[in-house]
Amino acid sequence: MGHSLLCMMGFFLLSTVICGNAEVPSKPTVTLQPSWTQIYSGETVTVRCEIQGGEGAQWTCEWRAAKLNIRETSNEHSITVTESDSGGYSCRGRRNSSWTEWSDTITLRVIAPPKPTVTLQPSWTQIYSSVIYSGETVTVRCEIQGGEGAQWTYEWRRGQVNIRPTSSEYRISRATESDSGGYRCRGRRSSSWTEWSDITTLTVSSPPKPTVTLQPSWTQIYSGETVTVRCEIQGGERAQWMYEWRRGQKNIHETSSEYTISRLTESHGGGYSCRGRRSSSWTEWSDIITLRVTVPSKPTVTLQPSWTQIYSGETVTVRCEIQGGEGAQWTYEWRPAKLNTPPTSNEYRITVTQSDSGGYSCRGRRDYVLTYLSETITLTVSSKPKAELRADRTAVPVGGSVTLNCSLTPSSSSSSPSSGWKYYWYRDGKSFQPVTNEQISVSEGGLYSCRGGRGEPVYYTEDSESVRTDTTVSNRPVVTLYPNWSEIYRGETITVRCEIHGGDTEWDYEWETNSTIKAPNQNEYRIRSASSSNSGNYRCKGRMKSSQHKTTEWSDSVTLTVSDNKPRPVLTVSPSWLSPGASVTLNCQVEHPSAGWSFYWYKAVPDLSEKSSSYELLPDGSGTAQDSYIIHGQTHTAGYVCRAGRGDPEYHTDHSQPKFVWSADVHSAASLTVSPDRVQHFTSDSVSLTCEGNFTEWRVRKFSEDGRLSDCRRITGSTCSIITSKSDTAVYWCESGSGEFSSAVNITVQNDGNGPILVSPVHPVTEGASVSLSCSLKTQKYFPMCFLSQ
Ligand SMILES: *[C@@H]1O[C@H](CO)[C@@H](O)[C@H](O)[C@H]1NC(C)=O
Ligand SMILES: *[C@@H]1O[C@H](CO)[C@@H](O)[C@H](O)[C@H]1NC(C)=O
Ligand SMILES: *[C@@H]1O[C@H](CO)[C@@H](O)[C@H](O)[C@H]1NC(C)=O
Ligand SMILES: *[C@@H]1O[C@H](CO)[C@@H](O)[C@H](O)[C@H]1NC(C)=O
Ligand SMILES: *[C@@H]1O[C@H](CO)[C@@H](O)[C@H](O)[C@H]1NC(C)=O
Ligand SMILES: CC(=O)N[C@H]1CO[C@H](CO)[C@@H](O)[C@@H]1O
Repeated sequence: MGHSLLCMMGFFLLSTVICGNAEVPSKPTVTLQPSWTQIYSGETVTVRCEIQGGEGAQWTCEWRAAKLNIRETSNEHSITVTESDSGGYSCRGRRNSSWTEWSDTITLRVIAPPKPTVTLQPSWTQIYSSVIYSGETVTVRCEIQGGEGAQWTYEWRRGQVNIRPTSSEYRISRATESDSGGYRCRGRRSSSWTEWSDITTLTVSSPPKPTVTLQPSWTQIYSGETVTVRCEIQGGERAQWMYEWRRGQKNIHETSSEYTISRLTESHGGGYSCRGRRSSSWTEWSDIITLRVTVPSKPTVTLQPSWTQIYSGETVTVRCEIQGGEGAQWTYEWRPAKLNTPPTSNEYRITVTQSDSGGYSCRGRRDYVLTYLSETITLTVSSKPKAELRADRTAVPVGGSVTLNCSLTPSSSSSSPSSGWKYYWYRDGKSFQPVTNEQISVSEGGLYSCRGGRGEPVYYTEDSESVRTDTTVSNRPVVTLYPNWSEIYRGETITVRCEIHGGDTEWDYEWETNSTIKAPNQNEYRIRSASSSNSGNYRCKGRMKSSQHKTTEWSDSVTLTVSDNKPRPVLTVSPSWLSPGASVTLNCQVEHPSAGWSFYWYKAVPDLSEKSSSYELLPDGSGTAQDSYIIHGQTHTAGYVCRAGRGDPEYHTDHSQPKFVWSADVHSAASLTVSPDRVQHFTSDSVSLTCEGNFTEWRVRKFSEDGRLSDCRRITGSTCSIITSKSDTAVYWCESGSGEFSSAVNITVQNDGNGPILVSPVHPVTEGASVSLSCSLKTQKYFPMCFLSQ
């Protein structure tokens, strides 16, 4: 790769060696200026060709070099190098036409200038974090790899600000937060700068505050247990800390971050704190953690009063007592927590409500000592009790007494003396009796009440209801009914009266009855129109107007029975068939006969338009005291009715059913003919009954064997047609529109279909007249059997 160039006549400013007129050509040497083996690109290097003994001679130089572009013919030249200038350099000189030998090759090495790095001392900052605490010392150092031996100058920056030192190290003693920042540096050698180093950040912070922890961390630690106290510095884990400990204001000989206390005693209780030191700087003191040692003394809770049952509104004292702890300055801690509002005390006086029910317990606290928690005592608060007064009877018997018993509800044990109750008694609103037990005897009538009380000040229950107790006087009341009928009918008027005999005392009256309608409290209860609602047992008593707690006993009960049925008397007429000259007797019967009834007697007058009868009072038939009535000289068929009445205003029964007396006498204004004319008939015979007389309207009446009265239903004009059946056996007669009765006939219908009937005329036969009688069977219409003549 030799590359030959001609050295032209030198005109360089160089002094020592010149290519010139040397007589003895010798081997040249190549020198580099500066002579450092490592040259950084950008530096300037002078390359010189020296020919020993050739001074003065006019030499031309030829160069062999790394780069082709050295076209110099002078014996020396300067290059601002780049890495491509690295390589071997050699030269030779020429004078006239003769050349020297080639010099030895000298090697130039050009490398890029190294990048410095910033390091921190002490080294922990380097490894874990570049955090140091204010007050500590740190050295910031600029290191240029491979740049040793060279004469460097340094330039520093923190952030964008140039800082003073020009040396490779920057020592910060007693760092402050203002020393925090990103540090970088660069080096200069001759005229060339390295690049800037990467930024190393230094953080100066105040040292962290340690915390003290207890292990186990339970708030309650018992004496004899083991506990570990530990000092923790956040973020300072790897640093070399020293520790200092305190309990209260006293230093503890302990320098490690944690230590264990076994077999705790009360004296270990206290407020623990610690701090840490690294090199010369201290952290602040930690907060204080309190170790309380619970010692086995155990308080007791007492309730005053100690009644098991406490009522809303009573005052109760709860007290915490620490056995053997007298004299010490305890503070108290209570459950329920609502008692713990400061200042807490060992004793509370509570006027309780039901919400204060529950368990109570306490413990004591003194310095760093806690006692065990007491046993829980249960307070049960019930609602305010009410007194209840009971009397064994409502009236004080003559010469006797009444027992009053005051009990409390709710209460399970109000009678046990330990419950503390006393009983307060009142008559007519006034206290009349010293405080006693639950039961007293009184012999005086009055309005009594009671209540319970206990405690100091006295806590009273609600008052009882009042109970009236009367003194009985010997007068006896009697209930009477006016009128004194046993059975009363709806609508009747009756008076229930309470009568008290003896003395001229004035009375108020009280009634007791189980009737639906109650009697007013007056001596006389007049019922104007009775109904079954007035039925019941009635009794009464009197209360003296002058002394309201003196009463008679109750009268005997009197039963008033009011029937809602209207009574209907039953009339009997005797005889049924008239016989000449005999009188007719009517008899009227009321269901519950009593003295009070009088009787009314009527004759029935046919009234065809009404399909019934109207009634006409019989002579002297009004209000007879007798229940029978006699009619003389009656010759015609007639109907009768009766009813009864009593009281004032008079109460009337219904009319009785009509009853009849029949005449067989055909010589009357009206008569009845029967066709066929015979008394007995077969079943299913056609029989017609015809009314005869000077009348236009008729009805045919039938009075059956069973006592039923009916009218013929199939009547045309004055003729009633019947197809006989057994029920047609009856007495028949006619009644005219103007009130005439005909004679009456018997008709019988044969019961046994196969038997014969007697054929005889329906009307009586006149004495001395002849009559034919025959027997007939149903199949055989007329079959003469016998003949009779009178
Ligand atoms: C009073 O009444 C209560 C409740 O009925 C009863 O338990 C108590 O035995 C009575 N006292 C006496 C002394 O009769
Ligand atoms: C009804 O009172 C009278 C006196 O007025 C009396 O003679 C009769 O015995 C009393 N009858 C009844 C049932 O009380
Ligand atoms: C009234 O009481 C009596 C006796 O207990 C009873 O026989 C009667 O039926 C009662 N009357 C009414 C209306 O309750
Ligand atoms: C109807 O029969 C009764 C008895 O059965 C008798 O007393 C009465 O005299 C008879 N009347 C006539 C009109 O035959
Ligand atoms: C029927 O009655 C009318 C009027 O009452 C009378 O004029 C007439 O004479 C009577 N006839 C007989 C037959 O009795
Ligand atoms: C050594 C040598 O030959 N030198 C000669 C070079 O040329 C000059 C003139 O051109 C001579 O004078 C030298 O003697």
